Amino acid sequence: MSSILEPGITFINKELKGKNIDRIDRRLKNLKDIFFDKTALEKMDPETVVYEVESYFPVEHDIEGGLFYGITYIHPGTVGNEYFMTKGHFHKIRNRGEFYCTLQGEGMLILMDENRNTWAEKMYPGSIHYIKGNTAHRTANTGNTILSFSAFWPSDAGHDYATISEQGFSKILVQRQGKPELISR
Ligand code: PAN
Ligand code: ZN
Repeated sequence: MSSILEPGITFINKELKGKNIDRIDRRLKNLKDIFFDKTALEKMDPETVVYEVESYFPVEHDIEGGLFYGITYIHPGTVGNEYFMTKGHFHKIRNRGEFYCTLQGEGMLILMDENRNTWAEKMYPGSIHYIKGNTAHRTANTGNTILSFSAFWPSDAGHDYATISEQGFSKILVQRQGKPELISR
């Protein structure tokens, strides 16, 4: 996996170089709640890495006025016919928005408002997505290569994962005849 957050490669602000970088991975064992086909999930290796995130936190969490930056890398794959995807979340402070910019690969950004209306936007290299406040967001890799995108969000936004892990999105993104289709659950 190539990283554009490696210290020394891209940071212009020398005093921040290599600091406050957090790297995480999410494996199937961490994502049991989100995939629809539990039978398919049980047959897969729980250690399979679904996605990785490198985030850059130049200020403290939950402090108003700063910005955070992260790059997400989603591996190609499916659980049953559902594409590998992120957990998805609302921001804890609901009205905080975010930008996503696709770097490589193909995918879909799945969005859901607080009335549970769900829709999706196609992601391709160079596509820029403004995620309005009060909108849950999740990304899925619909291609055969890594999907990567950068994200920029306010430092006080926070993440509410519980609502999605308990209630899910109202639609799921599945592969049908080789193509992505957003269907009601
Ligand atoms: C992104 C996401 C990242 C991973 O940086 O946090 O893509 O997705 P989950 O957080 O849903 O696991 C973002 O939206 N930050 O706010
Ligand atoms: Zn977010």
